[in-house]
This record gives sequence, structure tokens and C-alpha cells, in this order.
Amino acid sequence: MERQIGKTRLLLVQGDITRQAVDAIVNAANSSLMGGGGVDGAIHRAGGPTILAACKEIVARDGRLPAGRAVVTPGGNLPARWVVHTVGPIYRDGGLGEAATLASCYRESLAAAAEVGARSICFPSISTGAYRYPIEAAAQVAVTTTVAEIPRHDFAEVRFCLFSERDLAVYQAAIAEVA
Ligand code: AR6
Repeated sequence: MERQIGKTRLLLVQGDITRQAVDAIVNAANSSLMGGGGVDGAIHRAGGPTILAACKEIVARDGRLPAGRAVVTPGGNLPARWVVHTVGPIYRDGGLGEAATLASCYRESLAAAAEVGARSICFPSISTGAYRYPIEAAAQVAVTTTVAEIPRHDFAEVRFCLFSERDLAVYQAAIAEVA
């Protein structure tokens, strides 16, 4: 599925984000930036030790990364030149600012990627795995925020990479609603 938003192509794909040939992929990390399971584990495994070394430097300098923020490291052995690490909210009941924090992840990741000169970026479905954000609600935040932010930047392509067919269908429905 594909949409044109001004000069930017918005694209949905199903698969493994570590295989995506874009300038920057986004990692759904945790505040320690020391790696973990899910997409975080996959990115560190595929990208190699350069990524963790850069994360350690960032944490030594700036401390733990709060939820909603984003930082950039090199992509190591990945096809992507950069990894944007962001920390999604841990979902509790939806009344603790989870949507605002998740929106901030997408906004800050786009801004951080634009700042290093990335012209294409690929997002996973942040917070909808170990952090248990309900996928329909998360997709709505992801898509609405991204579509609203795209005109502020100069990306040729913004991609969402969904791991499962079901998640892909949920994101497709969310895009059909807003774009
Ligand atoms: N490519 C694309 N999507 C993937 C991949 C992959 N290779 N692997 C998993 N997903 P999660 P979170 C999907 O748990 O909820 C980690 O341990 C997965 O199916 O990776 O933000 C971190 O260190 C799901 O839809 O991230 C944190 O501690 C989505 O990615 C914590 O988990 C997000 O699931 C972050 O939890």
C-alpha cells in the first residue's frame, strides 16, 4: 500500500525491518539503550557491535533515554546507514499519557533522522510488542502523527514495516482513514 503526501511517498511493507534498504530504520528500544528482545534484539544482532558501542557512548554522555525521545547511531552492518533509537511508552490503561508519548516517538524520530540527512526512514510498530500497546490504537497514533509531520521535512519516503500480516492490515486500515 502506498500514498503520496506532497513530495513524500508513504509506504507499508510486511517483513523484517533489519532487511529494509532505507537511510534510517527506527528501533523500538528501552531507556537503557543496551538492547533487548523483539525488534531491538533483531537490530543489534543484524547490525553488529558498532550499534551498542554508540549507544553506550550516548548513555555515558546523556544518561538513559526517556520515553518519547530519539537518538541516532550508525547502522553498522545493516543496509540502513543509521538507526534511530526511540523508547515507546509501556501501555497501562491509556490514561497515563501513552498516546502523547507514542506520538512523540514518531515526531522525534523523524526530526532526528532529518537532522542527520536521512531521506528515507522505516518505522516498526513501536510499543505494540513487549510494551503491550493495543495495535489498533497504536496504529492510529503512528499514522496520524507521521502524516501530520511529513510536510515539515523533506523525506522522499517514509515506510512502516509490520512483522505480521494482521498488523499490516491494521496499519492499512489506519492509513485508509487519514490519508
Ligand atoms: N522487524 C519488524 N518488526 C518486528 C521485528 C522485526 N525484525 N521483530 C519484532 N517486530 P517490540 P516494544 C515487531 O516488543 O513493544 C524490547 O525488548 C513486533 O511484532 O520489539 O516497543 C526492547 O528492548 C511488534 O509488532 O517493541 C524494549 O525493552 C513490534 O515490532 C521493549 O522490547 C514492537 O515489538 C520494547 O517493546
